[in-house]
Amino acid sequence: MSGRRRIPGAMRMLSAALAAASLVAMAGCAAPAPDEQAGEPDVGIQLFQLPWVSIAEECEETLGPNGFAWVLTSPPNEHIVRDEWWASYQPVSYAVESRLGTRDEFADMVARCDAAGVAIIADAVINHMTGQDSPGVGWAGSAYEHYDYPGIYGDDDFHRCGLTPNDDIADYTSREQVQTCELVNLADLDTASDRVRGTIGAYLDDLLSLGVAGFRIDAAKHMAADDVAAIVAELPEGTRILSEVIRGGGEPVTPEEYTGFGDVFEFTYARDLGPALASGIVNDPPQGDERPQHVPADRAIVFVDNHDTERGEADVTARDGALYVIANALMLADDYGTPVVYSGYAFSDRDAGAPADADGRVLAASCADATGPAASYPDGERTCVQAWPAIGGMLAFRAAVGDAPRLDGVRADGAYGFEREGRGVVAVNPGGLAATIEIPTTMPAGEYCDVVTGGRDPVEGDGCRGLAFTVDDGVARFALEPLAAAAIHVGAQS
Ligand code: LM2
Ligand code: CA
Repeated sequence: MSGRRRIPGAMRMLSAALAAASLVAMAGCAAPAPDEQAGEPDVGIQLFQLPWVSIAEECEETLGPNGFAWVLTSPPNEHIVRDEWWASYQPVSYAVESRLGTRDEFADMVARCDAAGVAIIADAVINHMTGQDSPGVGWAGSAYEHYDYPGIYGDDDFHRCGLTPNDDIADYTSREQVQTCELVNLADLDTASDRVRGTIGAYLDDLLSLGVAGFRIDAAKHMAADDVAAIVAELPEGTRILSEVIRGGGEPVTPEEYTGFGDVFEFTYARDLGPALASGIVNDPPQGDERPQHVPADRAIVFVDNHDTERGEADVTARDGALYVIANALMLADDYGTPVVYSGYAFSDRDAGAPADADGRVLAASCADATGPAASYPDGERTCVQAWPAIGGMLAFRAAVGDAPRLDGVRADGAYGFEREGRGVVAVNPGGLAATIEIPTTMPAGEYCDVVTGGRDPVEGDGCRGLAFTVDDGVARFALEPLAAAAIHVGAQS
């Protein structure tokens, strides 16, 4: 079946910048030649509740230039009509018509992003339909009832688990409940049935015909892995599958069951990283595939937070500003998994939808001129994480280090850092006091531009826009302010 696939991307300004850096390097310093540069990194960005017209613009203005390979969108299908963001997670039909845009807008987005070298991964809500007990009419005008979606699904197409009084999942230690009862009253599709599988498959095929590269499988844990595998097996070879399987202690359904046909979101990664940063103590992870409670590195999608965890369990979110930059820097510098950066909007009510017009259409928003992190974001304002200079810098770092091994970390003064052998060094200071840390490295001696604070100046060509740090005598030395991250790589000497 479809193994893990690198989404093809176009040449970017990033590569141009790296090539330019190398040209300068050839004139005197010991940086690698362009052909030694690793390719574009496989890094995604979740653009939560952002309309298709805006994602198209982001691809051109921020994502392509910063080197993102793909976007994870919110669900594109017809949904219930409500103001909360989670209306998107209650499908009424598989018409590609939603408060985020029309079918034509979706298709146009895919084409424009493709042209910018950015692939689209759509969030596929296929475990369930609505959780509404009374009849209603969906966003695109389709009438529905809880267990009746005319022309799509009828009563026979749903599980009624009969294991709990209201058919809701009550006990996560029961595999049968988790997979055949209802997740918060959401009508649970009988994904074991060929008819249901065929209907879901036709929806996914339709999105593929519009050019998407793959899917996030929403609530995958709530479908038997065999059911998801059977649906995926009918899709074209190379379709990218990212299964959302929230790892739960003591639960029988594990992410590992879903690695046979695609990647899975590894929640343990964020659960380790967040508290470590919040407490100011970062340690080396056990190396490579030996990390306990982690799927193998080549199957893992890693993240600092997502739309659910920023409203729940996440210890570090965009609200934390500098600490969030540190978290993302460590994730993007790491050699474990495929990272997906998260970009949403500020809220104080966890249910609050993105700013919308009077009809409920989510308003367009642009991050083209954004920087960040800001000290605070008023409710509804987009965080624009994809445009933060530090994030773009860390994508360049990831491109430059390629698959160079991650070496043992160093801790000093409350700071922590590690080398990607011979290619780059990252250092972070999650504490409240300035810190100095020295990290052994085989990088050539010289002065390097810190990519977190701006990297090499593309106009001047021989200077840094932000800080610079030196490598001397086999040691990279970082003097760090409180709550700072820094990263240097062989493609950005000053
Ligand atoms: C997911 N992954 O497995 C999504 O990432 C998550 O955001 C979804 O929950 C969930 N699974 C279902 O797709 C969200 C939201 C819930 C919301 C549901 C359905 O976090 O709060 O539930 O979407 O819209 C809401 C109400 C809940 C109610 C339910 C059904 O909060 O109280 O249950 O709708 O009407 C009676
Ligand atoms: Ca289910």
